[in-house]
Amino acid sequence: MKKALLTGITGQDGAYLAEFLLKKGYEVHGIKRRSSLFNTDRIDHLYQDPHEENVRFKLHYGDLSDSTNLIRIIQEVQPDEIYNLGAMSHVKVSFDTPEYTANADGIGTLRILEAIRILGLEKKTKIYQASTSELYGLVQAVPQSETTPFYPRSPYAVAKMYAYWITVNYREAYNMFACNGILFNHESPLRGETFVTRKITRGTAKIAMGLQDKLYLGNLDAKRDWGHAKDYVEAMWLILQQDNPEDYVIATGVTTTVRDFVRMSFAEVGMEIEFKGEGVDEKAYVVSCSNPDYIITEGTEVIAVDPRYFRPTEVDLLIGDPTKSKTKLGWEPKYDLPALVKEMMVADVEHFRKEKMLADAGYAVKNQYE
Ligand code: NDP
Ligand code: GDR
Repeated sequence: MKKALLTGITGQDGAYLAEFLLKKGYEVHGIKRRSSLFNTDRIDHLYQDPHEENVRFKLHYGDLSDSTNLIRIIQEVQPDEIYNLGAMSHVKVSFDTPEYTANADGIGTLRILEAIRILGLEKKTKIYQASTSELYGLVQAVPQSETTPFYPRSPYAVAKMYAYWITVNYREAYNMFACNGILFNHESPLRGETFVTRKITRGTAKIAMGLQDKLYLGNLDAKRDWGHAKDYVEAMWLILQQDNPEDYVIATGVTTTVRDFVRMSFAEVGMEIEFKGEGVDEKAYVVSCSNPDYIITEGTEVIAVDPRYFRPTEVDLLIGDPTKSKTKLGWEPKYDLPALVKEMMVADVEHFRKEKMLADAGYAVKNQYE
C-alpha cells in the first residue's frame, strides 16, 4: 500500500486530494496545525477512529515553520509521496504578513526537501510542490506556459517563487523526484470564504435569501483562469506517476473577469444584474428576478466597490496553456466554468437556506467576516 503525506490537509486541495488518494487505495497522512478550534470541517467525512484496525487516514500535529517536527513525521511515516499543499495562501493577506508568508511558503518547502535528504529518502519519496500561476504576475506573455518568464507581484508570489526554484534545484542537485505543479486558480464549494469566487457565491446566496443587502468587492476587472479543485488534485497525482520528474501548468485555458463571475452567480438564482459606473463608483443593480422564491425589487443595488480589497500590486490577467499537461499527463478537466459556478451556488444556497430557517426561528446567525 502506497503512503502519501499531505501538508495543508485541512485546506480546500488537501481535502479533495486526501479523498482522491484514499479512493486509490493509499494510506493518507496529513499534517494539521494546532488551532483553538478543531478546524477539520473539510475532512471530517474522511475521519477514521484511530482505535479501529486498518486505519488508512491519520493526522499528525505539525507546522511548516518547524523543521524538527517535519523530520520526525517524515521519518515516522516513510511516505512514498509528499504533497506540499500547506501555505499562507491568501495573496492580499501576504501583504500584511510578508515575513510569515516567506517562512511558511518559501522556507517551509526547503524544510521538506532537506528533511528528505537528512533522512536519506531521496530515492524513495516523490515530492509535489504546490506552485502557482501567481508566479507569472505582471503579464509577460499570454497564454502562460511552462516557459513563460515569472514576474511575481506579491509577498506570496515571491515566497512561492523561492519554493519553485528550490524544488527544481533539489531535483537537479540530488536527483530527487521533485515536481512543481503550476496551478491556475481552482475553486469549489470547499473554497475558503475570503477568496473572490466563494465570497461572490456566498454573497449572492445571502442577498437572494434576504440575509444580506449588498456585497463589497475590489478589482472587478481582474481576469482569472478558474477551474475546479477536484480536477486539479487529479493532475497533482498524475504529475507524480510519470517516469520523469517535470513541472506542469494546470489550467483550463479560458479566462473570465471577476465582474462576469458575479453575473454568472446571480444568474444561478434567476437574477439578471447590470453594472453601471466606473472604478470605485461602479455598482451593480438588479434588472429582473425570475425566481419567485426570492423577493427582490428591480433596481436594488447589490454590488459596490470597496478599495479596501485592492492590492498594492495586482495581477491583471491570468490565462494558462495546459497543452503539456493534456498531452503528457493525459489530463482533461471535467468541469467548465458554468458547471463550477452552478455547483458552488447550489451548495451556498442550500447552506444559507438552513441559516435563514434558523434566523426566521429567532436563532442568531453567526457574524460573517470577510
Ligand atoms: P487553503 O488556504 O485552503 O489551505 C492551506 C492549507 O495550508 C491549510 O490546511 C492551512 O492550515 C495550511 N497551512 C497554512 N500555514 C501553514 C503552516 N505554517 N504549516 C502547516 N500548514 C499550514 O489553500 P488551497 O487548498 O486552496 O491551496 C493549496 C496549496 O496550493 C497552497 O499552497 C496554495 O498556495 C497553492 N495554490 C492554490 C491555488 C488555488 O487556486 N487554490 C492555485 C495555485 C496554488 P489551516 O487550516 O490550519 O489554516
Ligand atoms: P488570487 O485569488 O489572488 O488569484 O489567489 P482571489 O480569489 O483572492 O483573487 C482573485 C482576483 O479577484 C480580485 N478581487 C477580489 N479578491 C478577493 N479575495 N476579495 C475581493 O473582494 C475581491 N474583489 C476583487 C483580486 O484582486 C484578484 O485579482 C488565489 C489563491 O488561491 C492563491 O493561493 C493561488 O496561488 C492563486 O489563486 C492561483
